[in-house]
Amino acid sequence: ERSSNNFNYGAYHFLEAIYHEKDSIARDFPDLASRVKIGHLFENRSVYVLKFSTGEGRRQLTIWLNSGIHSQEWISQATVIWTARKTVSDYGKDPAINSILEKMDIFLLTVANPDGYVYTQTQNQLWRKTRSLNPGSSCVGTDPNRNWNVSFAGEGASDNPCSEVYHGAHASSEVEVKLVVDFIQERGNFTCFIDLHSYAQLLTYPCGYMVKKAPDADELDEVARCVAKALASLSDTVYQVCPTCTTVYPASGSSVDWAYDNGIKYAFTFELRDIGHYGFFLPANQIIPTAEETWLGLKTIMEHVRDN
Ligand code: ING
Ligand code: ZN
Repeated sequence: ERSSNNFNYGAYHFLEAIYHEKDSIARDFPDLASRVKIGHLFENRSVYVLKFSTGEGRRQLTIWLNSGIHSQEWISQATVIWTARKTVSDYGKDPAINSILEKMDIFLLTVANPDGYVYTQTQNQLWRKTRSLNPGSSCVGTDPNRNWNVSFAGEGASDNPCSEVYHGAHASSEVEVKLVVDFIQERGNFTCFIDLHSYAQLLTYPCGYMVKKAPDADELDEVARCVAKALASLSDTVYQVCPTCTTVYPASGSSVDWAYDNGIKYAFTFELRDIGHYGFFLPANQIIPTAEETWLGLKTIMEHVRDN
């Protein structure tokens, strides 16, 4: 058996290497981590989530951690596989993780847009969308963060298949989106949904599709400020905190707005490092520092969810 120690967390990897590491984590920690297949894709790749769960049966709370929905945001996929390893290696050592897992099951999707990710590794590093074909157009792909069934085809999305923010033929037309929607709805009981993007060093919460205050905006804002503080405690990385649409731009059909609209109150988007110096070409030597600080932020969210 290959030891998982071969995986270099300070490097970007091909899809197969990330999947292999995910399998190793599940194999090395069978009492804590397991692989759950949620379906397969247009290019026939399978989608697995890692599930972290302790004890018998399911916990009262459930969290979904999503990453790599936009394939060119490599720091997202790299951060979340590091996070998976961190979770298994700190379990039993860090009382915060133990108490979180006493109340919460964690589902972690390392590469939410695998076809896109393979394309960024082999053809065009800046590819953002899925790789599905668009009938009647030579342009490929849909923006998987405009494809969710919430204010679908509204502001900040395009009906042009050649656009980087093309919303797709209909809500959940992308199998990458549909699989997650079906899984979350079938299982139910999710209380927290976090999507990792890059770049901008922002922490945002709903809603994103219009300048409307979410009913829980005050609480989410308070949590987000604690998160930004915890994150900055490691190496002074400054994050801005805001509702999505006032900070970024209005964007309809996003994962976090869908989650929030479907009763998942703690819905956050991280825009990881940096603020544009390297942008999507963030050097690999920033992966571990980014993952480490983000971990402090994620733990802060999970502790809040645990206690509320
Ligand atoms: N940014 C996000 C995008 O999908 C966003 C911003 C977050 C919009 C949450 C809506 C909701 O455009 C990047 N970098 O992809
Ligand atoms: Zn993104």
